[in-house]
Amino acid sequence: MKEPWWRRSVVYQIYPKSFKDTTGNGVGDLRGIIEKLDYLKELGVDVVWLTPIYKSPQRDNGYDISDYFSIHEEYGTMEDFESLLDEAHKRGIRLIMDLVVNHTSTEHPWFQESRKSKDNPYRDFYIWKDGADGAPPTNWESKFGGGAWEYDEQTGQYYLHLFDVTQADLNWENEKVRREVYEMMKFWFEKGVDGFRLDVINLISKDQSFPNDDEGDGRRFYTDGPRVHEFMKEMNREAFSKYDSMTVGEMSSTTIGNCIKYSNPERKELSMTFNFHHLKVDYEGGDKWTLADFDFLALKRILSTWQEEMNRGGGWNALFWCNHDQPRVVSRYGNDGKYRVESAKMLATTIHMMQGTPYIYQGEEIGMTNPGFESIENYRDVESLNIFRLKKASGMDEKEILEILKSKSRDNSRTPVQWDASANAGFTTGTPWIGVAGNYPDINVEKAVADRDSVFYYYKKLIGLRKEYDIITFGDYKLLLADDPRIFAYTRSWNGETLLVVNNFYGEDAQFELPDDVRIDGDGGKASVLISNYKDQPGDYLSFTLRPYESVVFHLK
Ligand code: TEU
Repeated sequence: MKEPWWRRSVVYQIYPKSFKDTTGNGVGDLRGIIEKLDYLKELGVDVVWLTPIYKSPQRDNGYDISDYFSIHEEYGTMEDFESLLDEAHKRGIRLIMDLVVNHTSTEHPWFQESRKSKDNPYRDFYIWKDGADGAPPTNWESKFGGGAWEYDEQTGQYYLHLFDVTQADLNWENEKVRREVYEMMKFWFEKGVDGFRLDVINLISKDQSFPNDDEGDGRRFYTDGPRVHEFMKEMNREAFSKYDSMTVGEMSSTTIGNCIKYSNPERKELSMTFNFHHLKVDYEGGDKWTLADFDFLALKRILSTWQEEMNRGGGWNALFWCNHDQPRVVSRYGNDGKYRVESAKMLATTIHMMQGTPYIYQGEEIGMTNPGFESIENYRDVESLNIFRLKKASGMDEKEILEILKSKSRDNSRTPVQWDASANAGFTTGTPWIGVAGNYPDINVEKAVADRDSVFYYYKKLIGLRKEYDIITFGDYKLLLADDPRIFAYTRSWNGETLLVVNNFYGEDAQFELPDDVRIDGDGGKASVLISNYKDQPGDYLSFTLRPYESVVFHLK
């Protein structure tokens, strides 16, 4: 089989709302993305992923789509989109769209029809159920807090919404729904898009007996559900396989076994999968809305297990720390003060030397941090606002809730990209829809591009290495020093070559000793250094002291 192009690609995620505004209305737009394509070209990324730009009431920033065939007004027009696609392609950059087909906005005409009457032709496009003795049909919970069913007076039934109350779940059991979705995918492929990121795609198949969940929030009855692989195969057959495309599925609370199935090319489902287990190691008792240090040993264990088992099963990982739902990694697993630059580079090395397709979220390449919002007025995210309301109602102290949001809110990653030191970080000439982080005079693209030692050039180098060294794509992974409390070290081996990747995740020195049982064929301790985040480098890879957040990659052959 021909090696698919996306195996050596690096993807850059754009959240258009916060990327670059060209109209002065405070909201980023498609023209703003076109303006910055040369910057992305300079960084060296191969693919751009745009989060949803379709028509939407924007309750969840576009993850609530009301028309799959038109562009949200604030972002521009279909012509703008076509020229963006064209301009990206001219620069050798591919473009993938974000598709949300687990649910639509309740403003979507399908839902508007569906809610009218029980015998409306669109009734079965969504999941409607009778209540159980005056209560909702099941006790399932919404991922954004509260119950997952909403009562609709018009017909006296409840509809399911796993996310916001304005995001009604589509009924994938209905063949008509599936056909509409595949036709819509083809519409975008025909325009020339290179693939899709599929939002929470592993939630589309629900257990049709709709049981109560006595032990949890209901997720086990729809996560990687009964018919999901059948649907993915059908989607592939009807849409993806007809184009030279890449597809990445966002998998909520999934398992390795399922991700192998989704992404092993022989099964013809998707190209690769995102999973979130490595981003839940700072959840106390599995609850996101808590404050806890990250569990470093668990982080190593989880990432390593996914590396090894996906490889063994022929699956393919999407590698990432950041996206529009996650706090900034440098504020989370790194250090956003004294060692911001060192730790941003170290974190980048850790995943860019792994097997899979790396994703960079806008601003990550300059080491953007959480903004440290102090007041609830600063927040825009529907999930954050819901949680604030629910926690307050349950009696939690407002200060405490704000502390949690400051570290956990999705808005941490949604502040405008910091382009330069001018007003609003050069993002807009108007009032930005969400506040700009206060550190923009120091942390911005203009400064990063002018400084050869910046996080930006480090990312550029990592991207370049992936193109140059096949071992980064193909090498077998092995974790070293699993119990070391500060060092995350691993090897990649392939074709008689070895990469030795050594990272210090802490602000104190750490002593590295190559374990005796690791046999590395090399020249007795000397090796070339592919990349590192300090100016001078250890001369010997067998034993050396790592400085705060130091990261070194040795190449032996
Ligand atoms: O997110 C899916 C998801 O379950 C989580 O990432 C969730 O957003 C959150 O972090 C729970 O605490 C996807 C999109 O990426 C997200 O932006 C949307 O809000 C969501 O689906 C609904 O479409």
